[in-house]
Amino acid sequence: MKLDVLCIGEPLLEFNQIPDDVKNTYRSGFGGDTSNTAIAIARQGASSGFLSKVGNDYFGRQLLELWQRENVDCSHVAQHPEAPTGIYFVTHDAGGHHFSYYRKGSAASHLTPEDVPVEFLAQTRILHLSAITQAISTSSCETAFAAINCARKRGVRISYDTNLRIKLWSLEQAREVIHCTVPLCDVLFPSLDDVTALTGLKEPAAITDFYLNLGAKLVVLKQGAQGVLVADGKQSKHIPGHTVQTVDATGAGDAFDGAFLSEWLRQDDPFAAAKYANAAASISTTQFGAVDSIPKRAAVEAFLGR
Ligand code: KDG
Repeated sequence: MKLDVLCIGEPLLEFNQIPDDVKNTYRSGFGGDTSNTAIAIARQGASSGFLSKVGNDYFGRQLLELWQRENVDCSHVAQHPEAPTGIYFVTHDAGGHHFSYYRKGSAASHLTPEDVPVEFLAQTRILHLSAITQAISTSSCETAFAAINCARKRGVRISYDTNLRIKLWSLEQAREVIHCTVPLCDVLFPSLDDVTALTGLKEPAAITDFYLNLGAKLVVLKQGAQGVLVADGKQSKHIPGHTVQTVDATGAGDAFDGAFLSEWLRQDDPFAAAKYANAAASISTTQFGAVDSIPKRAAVEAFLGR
């Protein structure tokens, strides 16, 4: 049976600051945008897999256990003999959440095009990756393009999140690589903040037009609490967001991607998928951490009153 979605990227150990804690304590958990998405897909009941490298260390083993617990196929996650598993810290202030990375030379940054599992990928319905997958190293960027080319030749759809992280590369590099990737995408997940930084555009319809003209087949523009604008070149619809008690938006976009992809595969309707994904992402912001906060299908259905 075909795997629904194969995700490629870097998983990370997460330390998430507990706000207003006098001892400045951090909760440990896991993150890494495409790993978060793979878990979100599995929690909605679709099948997902992950392609990456972790360190041959305690945290690498913990991540492998996490994917096994979450029913994410990790048969294509290798343990690098020397390079460590990457780490990030999440701190919170009035401006929201902020990331600090300790990931240079990490195991995942050693991904190479030879790591792409051609036969496994051919048996997959969607390949999902992000600009973070491309930003962490030159060889990981080459791996991303090799996987995209391999997938396209075999009729596997491409899903791509612009996840712009200026701490990992320059804005110019990011713009060049992201805008070379967009024409290869079947579904593109930009966020309003990313696109404004990349293009200067602020008006949602102008942004979806820009990316449709660049060659993306379906654009799902994430606007946080304002919801999403979904455009496929024939129709364009704004799907409103939800007002919830947000405590931490870390990973909300990844939860959105995973929920969208699983629902899109189920219903073949991007507008219905966006409605479902909006709910999943909103729920995820009501708890701390990138992974612990990802809801399962039952919670999303209940939130939608179904
Ligand atoms: O979207 C949340 C991710 O950004 C977070 O889990 C860490 O992958 C991460 C990154 O590189 O920022």
